[in-house]
Formats: sequence, C-alpha cells, structure tokens
Amino acid sequence: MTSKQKLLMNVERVREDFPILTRTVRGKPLVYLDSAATAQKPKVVIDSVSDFFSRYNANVHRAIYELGEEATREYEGAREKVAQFIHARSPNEVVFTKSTTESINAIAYGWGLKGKMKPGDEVVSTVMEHHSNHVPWFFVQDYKGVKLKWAGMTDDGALRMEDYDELITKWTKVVTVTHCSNVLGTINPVEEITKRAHEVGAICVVDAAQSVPHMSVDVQKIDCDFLAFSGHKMLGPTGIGVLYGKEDRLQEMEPLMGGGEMIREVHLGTAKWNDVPFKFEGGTPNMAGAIGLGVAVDYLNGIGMDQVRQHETDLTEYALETLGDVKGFHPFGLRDVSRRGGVISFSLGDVHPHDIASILDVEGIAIRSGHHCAQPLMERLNVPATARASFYVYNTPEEVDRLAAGLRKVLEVFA
Ligand code: 7TS
Repeated sequence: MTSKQKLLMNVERVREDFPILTRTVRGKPLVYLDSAATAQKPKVVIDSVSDFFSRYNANVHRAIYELGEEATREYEGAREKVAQFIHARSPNEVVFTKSTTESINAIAYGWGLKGKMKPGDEVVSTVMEHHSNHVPWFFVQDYKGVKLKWAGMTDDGALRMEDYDELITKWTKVVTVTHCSNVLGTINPVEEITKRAHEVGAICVVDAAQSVPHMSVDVQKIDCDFLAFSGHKMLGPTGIGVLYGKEDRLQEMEPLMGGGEMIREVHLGTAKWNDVPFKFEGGTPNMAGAIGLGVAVDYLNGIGMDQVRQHETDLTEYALETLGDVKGFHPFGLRDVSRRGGVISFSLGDVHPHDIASILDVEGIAIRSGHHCAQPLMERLNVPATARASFYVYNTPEEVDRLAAGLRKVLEVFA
C-alpha cells in the first residue's frame, strides 16, 4: 500500500465524525497517534452524554417517575448493547465499572482474595501485562499467600506458549493474560490459554483493554471466565469500563464495593447481596458514561469490527514499511501484522523516547513515550522506555507519512 492508495475504509468520512481532529496543535494539523492510551470521541458519543444531562438525567433503578424510567431504560439498553458486542450469553454477565483497572481489581479482590483462593494457590500471568493486570494480583499474593508465576516471551515478542507446560499445575487457580499487548501489539492465543487453564480446573481472566476496541471479540468462543475492558479506549467516555464474567463466576465472587443498590436487604450488621450484575454496582453508577459507551458500540458496529481490524492491519503494515526506511528506526514486536494490533513501539538510534515525543509534538504529532505501565516488559526488552505510535479508525497513511517526516526531523536535531 502507498499513502495514495485507497484504504478499504472511507477514513475521510469517519474523520468528519470526530470534532477534535479538525484542530491544530502548535499551528499544525493534529496527528493523533496515541489511541492505545485513550481514543478520540465521535460527535454522536459526545452528544449522547450532553443529551443525558439535558433531557433525562435521573438516578437509575430507583425512581418511579418518567425521567428515572427513561434513564434506567437507556442505561440497561447500553448493557444489552455491550453484551451483544462481546457475544455474552446475557446482559447479566456485564458489570459496569469505571475501567479495566477497576474490573481487574474487582476480580482479584472478589474472586481471589475474598472469594475462592487459598494460601498455596497459584496465579499464572505473563511478562507482557499492563501494571493493572500485575498489581491487583500482588495484593492477592501479599494478603493471601498465593504464589504468582509468569510466562515469558520470545525475543521477537510472542508469548512463550511452551512455558505453560511447566507453569500450569494442579495448584493453578487463575491464568491471566492480556489479549493484546499495549506495548508490542502482540495478540495472544487466549482461546488456547483458556483451554489450558480449564484442563486443571483454573479460571482464565483476560485483559481485553487493547482488543475489544480493535477487533471482534467473542467471549463464548474464547470461553474465558472473566474479561475486562475500558470505554474510553473504544470511542466511549472516560470513567466507564466493563467487567464481563460468566454468570456462575459472578455468583461466586464477592463485591468490592458495599453501598446502595447492591443489596437485597440490610439489617444492622448484616446484609444480603442483590442479584448479578447489580451486586457489583454499589452506589450511583456512571449513567452518562454507560449510555455514551452504548453509542460508541453502535458507532463501531456501524463501521463493522472486521473493517476496523482490517484498517488497522493495513496501517500497521504500511507504517512498518514506511518507518522502516527511516535511519535507526527499530520496531519492537512481531513482524507478522496478522498476529499484532495497531500499536508500534520503537526506538530511533539512541535518541531518548521522551525527546522523540517532544520533537514530534512541535510537528503536531502526538505519540506516547515511556514505560507504558509495563515495567516488567521493559525489563524483559532491556530498555527503560520506548516511543509508541498507535492507530485507530480515524488514522490515515498520510499521517504515517507525517510521522516518518517527523522522525527524520528528530534525527536532524540529534545529528
Ligand atoms: N490493560 C491494558 C492492556 C492497557 O493497555 C491499559 C491501559 C489498561 C489495562 C488500563 O486501562 P485503564 O482504562 O483502566 O487505564 N493502557 C494505557 C496505555 O497503553 N497508555 O495509557 C494507558
């Protein structure tokens, strides 16, 4: 592909839906290449949040008046849309949280620490997790005497599947893995890993923060027990996330938050929990956020998740080719774009990633630099930090060209 060749998707049409993409940064048109951190929002999502507050703001599940009924209908409608989007069996398997981070903490606390785990049990994770799928399990280790183990990675960025032969044992209770690495883009074989977990009676917890926004994800096909993702990375508002759990798993899990609406009855000193998913949604939820996420799901469905994935695969392929011509450009991760998402971490000679990002910023180009909340992975790669460009539905090959030109400027500055 060249930048002039037509992408399968009509990106220019998509871009018109994103108000922020018309702005300039430092006098130049914005090139936003940090969607793995957070995605930009289409106008329909922005409007849906404003519409909630302008037209039917009321607390859900409790008001016996029209506004409350409308708010409840829209909030529960969003749960149904999310359930269908990930192919859950029922909306009861979808819990609204604030983020992937909260979802994984809820699992580690409610299923691990307070629920089903005993001292001596084991959690098998990987070296390529985001901190939010490391640290919650450290709590279970520290407070429950559970042992943590990690599958390693090949030098080119694939999970070492053979490690599971040794790591998964009769003591394993949880196998957890990121579906798609936020640093390398590596897409992990979560179906196979779930199968391995189930063979020893363990559960599988999937961090889908970087997969659900970018590809079709079917929780029944994966057969995972829990799966977590964030609304803000999939064109939705911030402050809304999802915890998917098989209904049986959610039944046996303890709630992280006590409070209003998560109970069936309360007496002084005791309480009985509400049904799932409500027992995990104590207090007034992020109603506008959930409704906005439902609209983001509609928007993504309007494009089609297979198209979204194809577009990002095309762009990644084009970027690896184009940036590969820049002197000193070194991408991390697999070369095969069918096994990776639209995330490219890279180094540029010996220029520090923060310097790369600062110089690109002057050109109006937003990329991320740092450890990407994956310090154990940085240790494995033997680098303190990387620069990272990440793509979404609104990015174009011309933007990749601008990134390449920006990197050449970086080299001039450091020549
Ligand atoms: N898991 C993965 C794989 C992620 O990429 C992130 C966020 C999270 C969990 C946490 O999501 P949150 O919505 O709860 O914050 N990743 C990034 C990133 O790569 N740059 O900024 C945030």
